[in-house]
Amino acid sequence: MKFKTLCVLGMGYIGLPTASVFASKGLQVTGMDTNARIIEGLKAGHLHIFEPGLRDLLLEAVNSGRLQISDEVLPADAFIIAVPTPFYQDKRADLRAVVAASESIVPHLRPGNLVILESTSPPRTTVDIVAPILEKSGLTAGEDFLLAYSPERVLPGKILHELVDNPRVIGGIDPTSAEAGRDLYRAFVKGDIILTDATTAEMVKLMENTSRDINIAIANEFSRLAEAFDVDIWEAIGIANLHPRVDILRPGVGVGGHCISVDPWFLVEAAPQVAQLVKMARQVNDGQPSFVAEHIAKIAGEIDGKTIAFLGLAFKPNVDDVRESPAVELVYALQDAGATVHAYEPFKPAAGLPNVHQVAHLEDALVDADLIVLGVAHDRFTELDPANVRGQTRANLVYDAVRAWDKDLWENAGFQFFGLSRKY
Ligand code: SAJ
Repeated sequence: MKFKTLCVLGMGYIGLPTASVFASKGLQVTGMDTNARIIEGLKAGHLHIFEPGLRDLLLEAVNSGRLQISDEVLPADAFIIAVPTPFYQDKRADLRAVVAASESIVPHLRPGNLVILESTSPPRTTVDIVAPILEKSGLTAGEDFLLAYSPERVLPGKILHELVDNPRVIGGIDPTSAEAGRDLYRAFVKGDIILTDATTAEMVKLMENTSRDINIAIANEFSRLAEAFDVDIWEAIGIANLHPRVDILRPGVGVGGHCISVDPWFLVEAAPQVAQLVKMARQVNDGQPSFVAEHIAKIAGEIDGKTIAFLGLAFKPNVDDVRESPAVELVYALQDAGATVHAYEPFKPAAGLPNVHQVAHLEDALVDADLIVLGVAHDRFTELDPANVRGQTRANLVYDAVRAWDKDLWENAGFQFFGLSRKY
Protein backbone atom coordinates (compact mmCIF):
# COMPACT_ATOMS: atom_id res chain seq x y z
CA MET A 1 0.00 0.00 0.00
CA LYS A 2 1.16 3.51 -0.67
CA PHE A 3 0.61 6.24 1.92
CA LYS A 4 1.00 9.83 0.83
CA THR A 5 -0.49 11.73 3.75
CA LEU A 6 -0.11 11.15 7.46
CA CYS A 7 -1.43 12.75 10.64
CA VAL A 8 0.60 12.20 13.83
CA LEU A 9 -1.32 12.84 17.06
CA GLY A 10 0.95 13.96 19.92
CA MET A 11 4.04 16.12 19.38
CA GLY A 12 6.12 14.75 22.26
CA TYR A 13 9.35 12.76 22.50
CA ILE A 14 8.05 10.18 20.01
CA GLY A 15 5.45 11.96 17.84
CA LEU A 16 7.62 14.94 16.96
CA PRO A 17 10.64 12.98 15.70
CA THR A 18 8.38 10.44 13.97
CA ALA A 19 6.44 13.16 12.12
CA SER A 20 9.69 14.90 11.14
CA VAL A 21 11.32 11.72 9.84
CA PHE A 22 8.25 10.78 7.78
CA ALA A 23 8.21 14.31 6.29
CA SER A 24 11.91 14.00 5.44
CA LYS A 25 11.01 10.90 3.40
CA GLY A 26 8.49 12.78 1.30
CA LEU A 27 5.17 12.15 3.03
CA GLN A 28 2.84 15.09 3.57
CA VAL A 29 2.53 15.14 7.36
CA THR A 30 0.33 16.92 9.87
CA GLY A 31 1.87 17.08 13.34
CA MET A 32 -1.00 17.60 15.76
CA ASP A 33 -1.12 18.33 19.49
CA THR A 34 -3.85 19.53 21.83
CA ASN A 35 -1.44 21.69 23.83
CA ALA A 36 -1.68 25.22 22.37
CA ARG A 37 1.60 26.30 23.94
CA ILE A 38 3.50 23.45 22.25
CA ILE A 39 1.87 24.16 18.90
CA GLU A 40 2.62 27.90 19.05
CA GLY A 41 6.22 27.15 20.04
CA LEU A 42 6.75 24.64 17.23
CA LYS A 43 5.24 27.00 14.67
CA ALA A 44 7.77 29.60 15.80
CA GLY A 45 10.57 27.02 15.54
CA HIS A 46 10.94 26.51 19.32
CA LEU A 47 11.25 22.93 20.54
CA HIS A 48 9.84 22.08 23.96
CA ILE A 49 12.07 19.01 24.22
CA PHE A 50 15.76 18.39 23.78
CA GLU A 51 16.92 15.56 21.57
CA PRO A 52 20.19 15.60 19.59
CA GLY A 53 19.58 16.40 15.90
CA LEU A 54 15.85 16.93 16.27
CA ARG A 55 15.86 20.70 15.91
CA ASP A 56 17.53 20.61 12.49
CA LEU A 57 15.30 17.80 11.26
CA LEU A 58 12.15 19.60 12.39
CA LEU A 59 13.14 22.91 10.83
CA GLU A 60 13.99 21.18 7.56
CA ALA A 61 10.64 19.35 7.56
CA VAL A 62 8.66 22.52 8.30
CA ASN A 63 10.61 24.66 5.80
CA SER A 64 10.16 22.07 3.05
CA GLY A 65 6.38 22.44 3.50
CA ARG A 66 6.00 18.71 4.13
CA LEU A 67 5.33 19.04 7.87
CA GLN A 68 2.43 21.14 8.99
CA ILE A 69 1.99 21.81 12.70
CA SER A 70 -1.66 21.92 13.74
CA ASP A 71 -3.91 21.99 16.77
CA GLU A 72 -6.48 19.76 15.09
CA VAL A 73 -6.59 16.40 13.36
CA LEU A 74 -6.66 16.68 9.58
CA PRO A 75 -7.78 13.98 7.13
CA ALA A 76 -4.96 11.67 6.00
CA ASP A 77 -4.26 8.21 4.54
CA ALA A 78 -2.76 7.12 7.86
CA PHE A 79 -2.94 8.24 11.50
CA ILE A 80 -0.37 7.59 14.20
CA ILE A 81 -1.32 7.99 17.87
CA ALA A 82 1.77 8.90 19.91
CA VAL A 83 0.30 10.39 23.08
CA PRO A 84 1.47 9.79 26.65
CA THR A 85 0.13 6.92 28.77
CA PRO A 86 1.07 7.88 32.32
CA PHE A 87 -0.39 6.25 35.41
CA TYR A 88 -2.77 7.45 38.07
CA GLN A 89 -1.69 7.86 41.71
CA ASP A 90 -2.68 4.23 42.35
CA LYS A 91 -0.48 3.09 39.39
CA ARG A 92 -3.38 2.19 37.06
CA ALA A 93 -2.79 3.17 33.42
CA ASP A 94 -4.20 6.57 32.53
CA LEU A 95 -5.50 6.03 29.00
CA ARG A 96 -7.41 9.30 28.73
CA ALA A 97 -5.06 10.70 26.07
CA VAL A 98 -5.30 7.51 23.96
CA VAL A 99 -9.09 7.58 24.23
CA ALA A 100 -9.27 11.30 23.35
CA ALA A 101 -6.88 10.89 20.40
CA SER A 102 -8.89 7.92 19.06
CA GLU A 103 -12.12 9.90 19.39
CA SER A 104 -10.62 12.85 17.54
CA ILE A 105 -9.81 10.62 14.55
CA VAL A 106 -13.41 9.34 14.23
CA PRO A 107 -14.85 12.27 12.20
CA HIS A 108 -11.93 12.03 9.73
CA LEU A 109 -11.76 8.25 9.31
CA ARG A 110 -12.32 7.09 5.73
CA PRO A 111 -12.48 3.61 4.15
CA GLY A 112 -8.95 2.32 3.49
CA ASN A 113 -7.30 4.46 6.20
CA LEU A 114 -4.67 2.97 8.50
CA VAL A 115 -4.55 3.84 12.22
CA ILE A 116 -1.48 2.95 14.29
CA LEU A 117 -1.25 3.16 18.06
CA GLU A 118 2.35 3.75 19.22
CA SER A 119 1.71 4.75 22.84
CA THR A 120 2.81 2.12 25.36
CA SER A 121 -0.44 0.53 26.53
CA PRO A 122 -1.76 -2.35 28.64
CA PRO A 123 -2.36 -5.62 26.77
CA ARG A 124 -5.52 -5.58 24.58
CA THR A 125 -5.82 -1.77 24.44
CA THR A 126 -5.81 -1.72 20.62
CA VAL A 127 -8.49 -4.38 20.31
CA ASP A 128 -10.67 -3.58 23.33
CA ILE A 129 -10.41 0.23 23.55
CA VAL A 130 -9.15 1.83 20.33
CA ALA A 131 -11.05 -0.35 17.82
CA PRO A 132 -14.52 0.20 19.37
CA ILE A 133 -13.94 3.97 19.53
CA LEU A 134 -12.88 4.15 15.87
CA GLU A 135 -15.87 2.01 14.88
CA LYS A 136 -18.17 4.80 16.10
CA SER A 137 -17.41 6.19 12.63
CA GLY A 138 -19.69 3.48 11.24
CA LEU A 139 -16.67 1.73 9.67
CA THR A 140 -15.51 -1.71 10.80
CA ALA A 141 -11.92 -2.37 11.91
CA GLY A 142 -10.21 -4.91 9.68
CA GLU A 143 -12.91 -4.61 7.02
CA ASP A 144 -13.25 -0.92 6.19
CA PHE A 145 -10.13 0.44 7.84
CA LEU A 146 -6.81 -0.97 9.04
CA LEU A 147 -5.63 -0.90 12.64
CA ALA A 148 -2.31 -1.87 14.21
CA TYR A 149 -0.16 -1.42 17.29
CA SER A 150 3.49 -0.54 16.75
CA PRO A 151 5.41 0.29 19.92
CA GLU A 152 8.05 2.96 19.95
CA ARG A 153 11.27 1.44 21.29
CA VAL A 154 13.73 4.30 20.94
CA LEU A 155 16.17 5.39 23.60
CA PRO A 156 15.92 9.05 24.67
CA GLY A 157 19.20 10.70 23.65
CA LYS A 158 19.49 8.42 20.60
CA ILE A 159 15.97 8.73 19.23
CA LEU A 160 16.74 9.75 15.66
CA HIS A 161 19.25 6.96 15.20
CA GLU A 162 17.16 4.25 16.88
CA LEU A 163 13.94 5.29 15.12
CA VAL A 164 15.56 4.38 11.81
CA ASP A 165 17.87 1.50 12.73
CA ASN A 166 15.99 -0.45 15.43
CA PRO A 167 13.88 -3.44 14.46
CA ARG A 168 10.21 -2.41 14.32
CA VAL A 169 7.35 -4.57 15.59
CA ILE A 170 3.96 -4.13 13.97
CA GLY A 171 0.99 -5.94 15.42
CA GLY A 172 -2.12 -5.82 13.28
CA ILE A 173 -5.64 -6.57 14.38
CA ASP A 174 -5.44 -8.75 11.26
CA PRO A 175 -2.59 -9.66 8.88
CA THR A 176 -3.63 -7.06 6.29
CA SER A 177 -3.38 -4.27 8.88
CA ALA A 178 0.10 -5.44 9.92
CA GLU A 179 1.23 -5.51 6.28
CA ALA A 180 -0.14 -2.01 5.73
CA GLY A 181 1.84 -0.85 8.80
CA ARG A 182 4.97 -2.36 7.28
CA ASP A 183 4.36 -0.46 4.03
CA LEU A 184 4.04 2.80 5.99
CA TYR A 185 7.13 2.46 8.24
CA ARG A 186 9.28 1.10 5.41
CA ALA A 187 9.49 4.77 4.34
CA PHE A 188 12.30 5.23 6.88
CA VAL A 189 12.89 2.09 8.97
CA LYS A 190 16.14 0.35 8.02
CA GLY A 191 15.92 -2.30 10.76
CA ASP A 192 13.90 -5.50 10.37
CA ILE A 193 10.14 -5.10 10.45
CA ILE A 194 8.48 -7.94 12.33
CA LEU A 195 4.78 -8.57 11.87
CA THR A 196 2.57 -10.05 14.56
CA ASP A 197 -0.84 -9.47 16.13
CA ALA A 198 -1.71 -6.32 18.10
CA THR A 199 -1.83 -7.86 21.59
CA THR A 200 1.50 -9.65 21.14
CA ALA A 201 3.08 -6.35 20.07
CA GLU A 202 1.65 -4.62 23.18
CA MET A 203 2.98 -7.42 25.38
CA VAL A 204 6.42 -7.33 23.69
CA LYS A 205 6.83 -3.66 24.51
CA LEU A 206 5.87 -4.16 28.16
CA MET A 207 8.13 -7.20 28.45
CA GLU A 208 11.13 -5.26 27.13
CA ASN A 209 10.84 -2.43 29.62
CA THR A 210 9.85 -4.71 32.50
CA SER A 211 12.83 -6.95 31.91
CA ARG A 212 15.14 -3.92 32.01
CA ASP A 213 13.46 -2.68 35.18
CA ILE A 214 13.95 -6.04 36.89
CA ASN A 215 17.59 -6.16 35.80
CA ILE A 216 18.27 -2.70 37.21
CA ALA A 217 16.38 -3.66 40.40
CA ILE A 218 18.73 -6.57 41.06
CA ALA A 219 21.71 -4.25 40.51
CA ASN A 220 20.24 -1.79 43.02
CA GLU A 221 19.52 -4.57 45.49
CA PHE A 222 23.10 -5.83 45.10
CA SER A 223 24.31 -2.30 45.94
CA ARG A 224 22.41 -2.49 49.24
CA LEU A 225 23.77 -5.96 50.00
CA ALA A 226 27.29 -4.75 49.19
CA GLU A 227 26.81 -1.87 51.59
CA ALA A 228 25.66 -4.30 54.31
CA PHE A 229 28.70 -6.55 53.80
CA ASP A 230 31.20 -3.73 53.26
CA VAL A 231 31.91 -4.83 49.70
CA ASP A 232 32.73 -2.44 46.85
CA ILE A 233 29.75 -3.00 44.54
CA TRP A 234 31.59 -1.78 41.45
CA GLU A 235 34.48 -4.14 41.95
CA ALA A 236 32.06 -7.02 42.60
CA ILE A 237 29.95 -6.29 39.49
CA GLY A 238 33.09 -5.95 37.38
CA ILE A 239 34.27 -9.39 38.44
CA ALA A 240 30.82 -11.04 38.17
CA ASN A 241 30.40 -9.66 34.66
CA LEU A 242 33.50 -11.51 33.51
CA HIS A 243 31.31 -14.63 33.62
CA PRO A 244 30.21 -15.33 30.04
CA ARG A 245 26.50 -15.49 30.93
CA VAL A 246 26.29 -12.69 33.51
CA ASP A 247 25.63 -9.05 32.65
CA ILE A 248 24.66 -7.06 35.76
CA LEU A 249 23.52 -3.51 35.02
CA ARG A 250 24.51 -0.38 36.93
CA PRO A 251 23.09 0.46 40.34
CA GLY A 252 22.31 4.12 40.82
CA VAL A 253 19.82 6.51 42.38
CA GLY A 254 16.83 4.59 40.98
CA VAL A 255 14.87 4.16 37.76
CA GLY A 256 13.01 7.03 36.18
CA GLY A 257 11.54 8.43 33.00
CA HIS A 258 8.08 7.98 31.60
CA CYS A 259 8.75 4.46 30.31
CA ILE A 260 10.56 1.95 32.46
CA SER A 261 9.29 3.30 35.76
CA VAL A 262 5.71 3.30 34.46
CA ASP A 263 5.19 0.44 32.01
CA PRO A 264 5.70 -2.53 34.38
CA TRP A 265 2.73 -1.28 36.40
CA PHE A 266 0.51 -1.95 33.35
CA LEU A 267 1.29 -5.65 33.74
CA VAL A 268 0.74 -5.48 37.51
CA GLU A 269 -2.64 -3.83 36.91
CA ALA A 270 -3.62 -6.35 34.24
CA ALA A 271 -2.64 -9.45 36.27
CA PRO A 272 -1.83 -8.56 39.90
CA GLN A 273 -1.80 -12.17 41.12
CA VAL A 274 0.73 -13.18 38.48
CA ALA A 275 3.04 -10.17 38.19
CA GLN A 276 4.58 -10.47 41.67
CA LEU A 277 8.23 -10.20 40.63
CA VAL A 278 7.41 -7.25 38.39
CA LYS A 279 5.82 -5.41 41.31
CA MET A 280 8.67 -6.21 43.67
CA ALA A 281 11.26 -4.85 41.21
CA ARG A 282 9.30 -1.62 40.89
CA GLN A 283 9.28 -1.28 44.66
CA VAL A 284 13.03 -1.91 44.93
CA ASN A 285 13.78 0.73 42.29
CA ASP A 286 11.34 3.22 43.78
CA GLY A 287 13.05 2.73 47.15
CA GLN A 288 16.55 3.44 45.85
CA PRO A 289 16.49 7.26 46.31
CA SER A 290 15.74 6.75 50.05
CA PHE A 291 18.55 4.22 50.33
CA VAL A 292 21.01 6.64 48.71
CA ALA A 293 19.82 9.54 50.91
CA GLU A 294 20.36 7.42 54.02
CA HIS A 295 23.81 6.43 52.80
CA ILE A 296 24.73 10.08 52.22
CA ALA A 297 23.50 10.99 55.73
CA LYS A 298 25.53 8.13 57.19
CA ILE A 299 28.69 9.27 55.44
CA ALA A 300 28.23 12.96 56.16
CA GLY A 301 27.50 12.20 59.82
CA GLU A 302 24.55 14.55 59.79
CA ILE A 303 22.86 16.36 56.91
CA ASP A 304 20.25 18.20 58.98
CA GLY A 305 21.05 21.90 58.52
CA LYS A 306 23.67 21.27 55.81
CA THR A 307 23.56 22.84 52.35
CA ILE A 308 23.94 20.46 49.43
CA ALA A 309 24.97 21.34 45.86
CA PHE A 310 22.99 18.74 43.92
CA LEU A 311 24.10 18.16 40.33
CA GLY A 312 21.57 16.77 37.83
CA LEU A 313 17.80 16.38 38.02
CA ALA A 314 17.08 14.57 34.74
CA PHE A 315 16.03 10.93 34.84
CA LYS A 316 19.27 9.87 33.14
CA PRO A 317 22.43 11.33 31.59
CA ASN A 318 22.34 13.87 28.76
CA VAL A 319 18.56 14.24 28.48
CA ASP A 320 16.37 17.10 29.68
CA ASP A 321 13.47 14.95 30.87
CA VAL A 322 12.77 15.25 34.61
CA ARG A 323 9.58 13.15 34.59
CA GLU A 324 9.58 10.41 37.26
CA SER A 325 13.23 11.27 37.89
CA PRO A 326 14.86 9.38 40.77
CA ALA A 327 17.33 12.27 41.14
CA VAL A 328 14.40 14.53 42.03
CA GLU A 329 13.18 11.94 44.54
CA LEU A 330 16.67 11.94 46.05
CA VAL A 331 16.48 15.73 46.43
CA TYR A 332 13.17 15.35 48.28
CA ALA A 333 14.63 12.63 50.53
CA LEU A 334 17.64 14.82 51.40
CA GLN A 335 15.32 17.75 52.14
CA ASP A 336 13.15 15.52 54.33
CA ALA A 337 16.31 14.71 56.29
CA GLY A 338 16.75 18.43 56.97
CA ALA A 339 19.20 19.48 54.23
CA THR A 340 18.90 22.62 52.14
CA VAL A 341 19.39 21.59 48.52
CA HIS A 342 20.53 23.87 45.71
CA ALA A 343 19.91 21.83 42.56
CA TYR A 344 21.45 22.50 39.16
CA GLU A 345 20.21 20.85 35.96
CA PRO A 346 22.04 22.15 32.86
CA PHE A 347 19.47 20.73 30.39
CA LYS A 348 16.53 22.38 32.18
CA PRO A 349 17.72 25.19 34.44
CA ALA A 350 14.14 26.08 35.40
CA ALA A 351 12.14 22.84 35.41
CA GLY A 352 9.49 24.24 37.75
CA LEU A 353 9.51 21.20 40.03
CA PRO A 354 7.48 21.74 43.20
CA ASN A 355 9.59 22.27 46.35
CA VAL A 356 12.88 22.05 44.48
CA HIS A 357 15.17 25.05 44.75
CA GLN A 358 16.82 25.14 41.35
CA VAL A 359 19.72 27.43 40.52
CA ALA A 360 20.53 28.70 37.04
CA HIS A 361 24.29 28.13 37.12
CA LEU A 362 26.63 25.55 38.56
CA GLU A 363 28.49 28.26 40.45
CA ASP A 364 25.28 29.23 42.26
CA ALA A 365 24.92 25.68 43.54
CA LEU A 366 28.54 25.37 44.63
CA VAL A 367 29.03 28.69 46.37
CA ASP A 368 27.26 27.96 49.69
CA ALA A 369 27.56 24.19 49.70
CA ASP A 370 28.81 22.02 52.56
CA LEU A 371 28.53 18.90 50.43
CA ILE A 372 28.40 18.14 46.67
CA VAL A 373 26.18 15.30 45.42
CA LEU A 374 26.35 14.06 41.83
CA GLY A 375 22.90 12.67 40.93
CA VAL A 376 23.14 12.34 37.13
CA ALA A 377 26.21 11.59 35.02
CA HIS A 378 25.68 14.29 32.38
CA ASP A 379 28.82 14.80 30.25
CA ARG A 380 28.83 18.37 31.52
CA PHE A 381 29.48 17.00 35.03
CA THR A 382 31.81 14.13 34.20
CA GLU A 383 34.05 16.63 32.40
CA LEU A 384 34.30 18.91 35.44
CA ASP A 385 37.80 19.69 36.65
CA PRO A 386 37.86 19.11 40.44
CA ALA A 387 40.64 21.68 40.81
CA ASN A 388 38.31 24.33 39.35
CA VAL A 389 35.46 23.24 41.57
CA ARG A 390 37.79 23.52 44.59
CA GLY A 391 38.07 27.25 43.95
CA GLN A 392 34.29 27.70 43.77
CA THR A 393 33.09 26.06 46.97
CA ARG A 394 33.75 25.66 50.66
CA ALA A 395 32.44 22.07 50.51
CA ASN A 396 34.94 19.40 51.51
CA LEU A 397 32.84 16.37 50.86
CA VAL A 398 31.80 14.91 47.49
CA TYR A 399 29.30 12.07 47.02
CA ASP A 400 29.14 10.51 43.55
CA ALA A 401 25.89 8.49 43.46
CA VAL A 402 26.39 7.29 39.88
CA ARG A 403 30.08 6.43 39.73
CA ALA A 404 31.01 9.00 37.12
CA TRP A 405 33.94 10.74 38.80
CA ASP A 406 37.54 9.70 39.39
CA LYS A 407 38.15 9.38 43.12
CA ASP A 408 41.88 10.16 42.88
CA LEU A 409 41.35 13.39 40.94
CA TRP A 410 38.86 14.69 43.50
CA GLU A 411 41.02 13.67 46.44
CA ASN A 412 44.06 15.29 44.85
CA ALA A 413 42.01 18.49 44.56
CA GLY A 414 41.44 18.37 48.34
CA PHE A 415 37.99 16.75 48.63
CA GLN A 416 36.87 13.79 50.72
CA PHE A 417 35.31 11.47 48.14
CA PHE A 418 32.44 8.98 48.63
CA GLY A 419 29.97 7.13 46.46
CA LEU A 420 27.31 4.45 46.24
CA SER A 421 28.62 1.32 47.97
CA ARG A 422 32.25 2.04 47.17
CA LYS A 423 35.18 1.15 49.40
CA TYR A 424 37.49 3.89 50.55
N1 SAJ B 1 19.37 2.96 34.68
C1 SAJ B 1 20.11 2.50 35.76
N2 SAJ B 1 21.07 1.55 35.55
C2 SAJ B 1 21.33 1.06 34.30
C3 SAJ B 1 20.58 1.53 33.21
C4 SAJ B 1 19.61 2.48 33.42
O1 SAJ B 1 19.90 2.90 36.90
O2 SAJ B 1 22.24 0.23 34.18
C5 SAJ B 1 18.31 3.95 34.90
C6 SAJ B 1 18.51 5.26 34.14
O3 SAJ B 1 19.35 6.15 34.84
C7 SAJ B 1 17.08 5.75 34.04
C8 SAJ B 1 16.28 4.45 33.89
O4 SAJ B 1 17.11 3.43 34.37
O5 SAJ B 1 16.66 6.40 35.23
C9 SAJ B 1 15.82 4.13 32.49
O6 SAJ B 1 16.85 4.46 31.55
P1 SAJ B 1 17.16 3.56 30.26
O7 SAJ B 1 18.26 4.21 29.53
O8 SAJ B 1 17.34 2.15 30.65
O9 SAJ B 1 15.81 3.56 29.44
P2 SAJ B 1 14.80 4.72 28.90
O10 SAJ B 1 13.67 4.84 29.88
O11 SAJ B 1 15.52 5.95 28.51
O12 SAJ B 1 14.27 4.02 27.55
C10 SAJ B 1 13.65 2.75 27.64
C11 SAJ B 1 14.27 1.84 26.57
N3 SAJ B 1 13.85 0.46 26.80
C12 SAJ B 1 14.77 -0.53 26.91
O13 SAJ B 1 15.95 -0.36 26.86
C13 SAJ B 1 14.21 -1.92 27.08
C14 SAJ B 1 13.85 2.31 25.18
O14 SAJ B 1 14.30 1.38 24.19
C15 SAJ B 1 12.32 2.47 25.12
O15 SAJ B 1 11.90 2.94 23.83
C16 SAJ B 1 11.91 3.49 26.16
O16 SAJ B 1 12.26 2.96 27.44
C17 SAJ B 1 10.41 3.71 26.04
O17 SAJ B 1 10.03 4.75 25.50
O18 SAJ B 1 9.64 2.84 26.43
